Amino acid sequence: MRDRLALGCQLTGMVLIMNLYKNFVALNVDTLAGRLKDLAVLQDQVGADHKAWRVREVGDGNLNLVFIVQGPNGAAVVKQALPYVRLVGDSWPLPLKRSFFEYHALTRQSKRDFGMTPKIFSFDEKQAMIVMEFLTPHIILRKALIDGREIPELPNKLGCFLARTLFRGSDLCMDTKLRKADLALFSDNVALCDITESLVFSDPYYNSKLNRHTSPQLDEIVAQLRADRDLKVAAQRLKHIFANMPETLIHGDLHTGSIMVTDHDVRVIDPEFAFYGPMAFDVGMLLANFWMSYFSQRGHDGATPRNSMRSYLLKTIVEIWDHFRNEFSKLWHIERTGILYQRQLFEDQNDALGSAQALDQFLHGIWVDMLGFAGVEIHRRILGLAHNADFELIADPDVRAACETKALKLGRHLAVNRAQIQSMADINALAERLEKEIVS
Ligand code: SR1
Ligand code: MG
Repeated sequence: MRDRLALGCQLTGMVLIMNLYKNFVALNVDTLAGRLKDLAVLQDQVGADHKAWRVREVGDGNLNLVFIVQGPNGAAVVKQALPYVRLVGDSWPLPLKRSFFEYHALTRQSKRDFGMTPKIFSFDEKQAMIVMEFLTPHIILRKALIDGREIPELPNKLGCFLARTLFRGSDLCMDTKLRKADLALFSDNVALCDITESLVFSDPYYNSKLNRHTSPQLDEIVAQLRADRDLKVAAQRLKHIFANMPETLIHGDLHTGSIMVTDHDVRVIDPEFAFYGPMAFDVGMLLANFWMSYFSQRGHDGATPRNSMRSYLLKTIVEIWDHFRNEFSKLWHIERTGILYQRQLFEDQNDALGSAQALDQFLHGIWVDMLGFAGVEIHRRILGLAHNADFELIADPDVRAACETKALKLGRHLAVNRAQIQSMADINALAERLEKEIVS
């Protein structure tokens, strides 16, 4: 009986979703202006005469369409989800509802750390389409790092973004009724969680069909990692935490391709993977991408080796973590208004030491899990389906494999030994030793 009821509810849900998206049609460069010509916000940004609009499709991510619309008044971005994974094709269907989660995550992140996300002009749920600010002259952070550009603002902006969004979306701060309602809202982002659960935590560690790696150069280390029992257990423990720790609203895909920069500005984009998960996931994924950038620099060395870029990247990792800790601690003291670690138990009883002890313990938990998440993120970008340009753009497969091997070793250390790792200085010292190793 209960099974039939559950099936009934599931079918009703599917019918509602099919109805919601029944008029969905993907945009293209030829149809966009005609279809969106009456959208007031777009007219405001771009110009009233849609015949003067120029439209380019620039999506280089794995999932969506991204258009830049330019006209006499200025420009805007139109982002539309597709009902499948763009990277793979229509053999891998993916719910359009991810656009709804992206929109709701952006509105929350913008309140929690104002100015760090693009401005949103409109959201059309039925067309899974968000119209947002065209960020210029911003470029994707990953590209800036591949080009060897040092961006001074990163540590402060990213450390604070992590602390503010993660703290303010949790039961440390939010009204718990609102948080639980939000938890329910985002709990339907199942398909995107499933991508992470498979692609990050499982596929890299067995011979999954979707995997690929630089072969034959990496074959030996890949076989070793897939036979590494401690590593597999660590990855599954991390998956357990990811799937079962709805601590706060996380971005869910916070890599250097989800950040846009100029020399003076930093913006976080693309939170379609948002859901209530562990704080440490966003922190770990972000830092992992800086470590990967570090190991990839050798493949982008020009006539002058990129020593200063390498030092900059390690310093940036240390500083992001420091800014995150400092900002999180500040919020702990002034915005701890939620149901967790209430002031009544500590400060109000003159027990500031108790509050400090709880904060230390909380941050230590994030530290340990963050290192593990960083380790598996590194592995999946080298062994799984979704690689990153930092390594992919290294044309010589021997050089690429050497860079990747070093990153894989650091990833293994982070995932397996995370509870014993004492400091960023220790990790970066290991990274420097690995970087200098000759890989044959
Ligand atoms: C099938 S999607 C592959 C990857 O692209 C996204 O950016 C996420 O990182 C995801 O894991
Ligand atoms: Mg993305």
